[in-house]
Amino acid sequence: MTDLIAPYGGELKDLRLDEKAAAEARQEALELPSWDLTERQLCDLELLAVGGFSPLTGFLGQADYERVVGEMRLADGTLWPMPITLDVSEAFAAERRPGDRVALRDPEGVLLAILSVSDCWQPDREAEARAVFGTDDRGHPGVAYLLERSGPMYLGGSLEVVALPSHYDFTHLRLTPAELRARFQRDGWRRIVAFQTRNPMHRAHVELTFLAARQAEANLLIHPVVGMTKPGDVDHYSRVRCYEHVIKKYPEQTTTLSLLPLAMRMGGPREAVWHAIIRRNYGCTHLIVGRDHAGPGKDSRGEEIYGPYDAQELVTRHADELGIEMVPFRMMVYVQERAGYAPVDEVDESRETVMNISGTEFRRRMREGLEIPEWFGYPEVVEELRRTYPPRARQGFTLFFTGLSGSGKSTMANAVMVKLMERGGRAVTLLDGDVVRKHLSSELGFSKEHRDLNIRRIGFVAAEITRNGGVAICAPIAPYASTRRAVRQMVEEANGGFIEIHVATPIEECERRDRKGLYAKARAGQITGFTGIDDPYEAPVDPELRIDTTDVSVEEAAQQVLLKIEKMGFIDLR
Ligand code: PPS
Repeated sequence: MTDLIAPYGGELKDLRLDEKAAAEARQEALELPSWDLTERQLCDLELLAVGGFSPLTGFLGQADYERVVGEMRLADGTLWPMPITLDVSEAFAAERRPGDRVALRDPEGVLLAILSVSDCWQPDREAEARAVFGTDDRGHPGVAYLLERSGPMYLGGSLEVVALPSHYDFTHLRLTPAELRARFQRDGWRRIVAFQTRNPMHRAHVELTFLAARQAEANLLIHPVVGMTKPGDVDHYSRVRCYEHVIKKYPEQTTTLSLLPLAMRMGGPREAVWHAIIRRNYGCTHLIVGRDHAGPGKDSRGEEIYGPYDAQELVTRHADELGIEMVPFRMMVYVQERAGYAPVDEVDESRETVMNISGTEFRRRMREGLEIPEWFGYPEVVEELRRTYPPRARQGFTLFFTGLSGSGKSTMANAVMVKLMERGGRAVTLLDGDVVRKHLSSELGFSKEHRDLNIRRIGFVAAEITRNGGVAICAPIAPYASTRRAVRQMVEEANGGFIEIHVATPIEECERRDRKGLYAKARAGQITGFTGIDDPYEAPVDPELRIDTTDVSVEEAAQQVLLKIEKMGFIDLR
């Protein structure tokens, strides 16, 4: 382990062991208990290892943690706004004592580091949420992660890093703090303004960064986060392809692009202070802090969690200690008469026409394949995003039929499949209840647990089909609302549509049909736990479509489904 003193940004911690020490650590780790790092812990470990989180030398111990949560300071008084903690399960923590050494591994089991445990404690996570994020509302993604996903116990201690988490994407753009500092020095850059982003960049961002660089008389570092950002954000692969287009818009030799493997917490003001310290470590002299920096959006009551300029205020309050200057920015808007961008507070809206496209409006236009004006986005960037988010007519989707046995799910699903195949142009897969039970779930029975597992497997396959632009048609009973909700979420996260069709044929009619003779057997007690007889069916409250097949022909029912999909924009019948 070495401490580098670099000309930019002060002392830089480097927690990586040299080759010999790393070999010894690998040997030692064979005998140590192992903890498999979560996605977020992997990001934190990487930034700790390379000094992005200097002066930290490991996961926070209890004294540091408590002061960071309460006062934004480490126990020795150094400004540090964000608790960087190793959260683990109760069972794992129960076996750990101060002085223990723990092997930290990636999800494949590769050894990344050894933690020397200094503390093991149970944090009050609700209190942490209120202090760090200013709220315990689970609509805040940082709070939701802390209260619903992170482990209940924390381990603190110093790290000896054997290997960095491996990345195979955009490796030429992943510069460490030492590498970026060296590059700045090589190129004679003495003032560097960093731009933090988790979104694709459009013209407004480029104009803003131009102005900021000019104002600070500095070169520019585009430093997007590629670790974890807000759930629902554009994936980093698409974004980096966009940044590679955007970087060409800047005058040569003035601007560079590097990726930051940070796991954001969406912590607004505190996060802005943290971002400033991180950018100082990466050798920057300035950081742009714009409107609603690292903002989490609205809480579960629909209210803004932070004020739009709270982040700027908190950074200003700590300006003396940060070792990096803030370049504050108001929102940039397009001014029609000037045919250019300006900060909103420099425009007189009574005389000039201000134009802007909100994120929501931009997504709507993308979804519906509508035009994006050139004053808003660069055509290359829009094109790149259209590849990731094709208009609905080219997106994959899942048709999820749910209903009692004998309600007509499979018949309708088959008819719709054939109609879609007849039209052509889309790969269609039928995941019928019986077929799935034969090929995917042959070992499962009909307990709640088994039914849920069966449906989740269907959801997983349907989401993959949807992600790849195909059509998945599912037709299980799927009697539980919460499981159907989980499937909807999986599919929607795969950038596609989810259309729930409740086949609402009443049980009397299903039993009258009794094609497989199962109702008779259930009545006779030869089958138990039969849906609708002695097992529950929770009818969907708000499905996209509800059809009772008692008096409707198969053709008519299939037609209703096709019209619904067309109305939603997923197919074009004309
Ligand atoms: S579930 O609840 O969604 O997992 O059920 P699914 O995979 O769709 O399987 C339903 C088919 O299995 C037959 N079957 C039963 N259904 C309900 N309850 C019990 N106990 C049961 N035992 C066997 C039945 O033929 C169902 O087929 P469909 O096509 O729905 O008639």
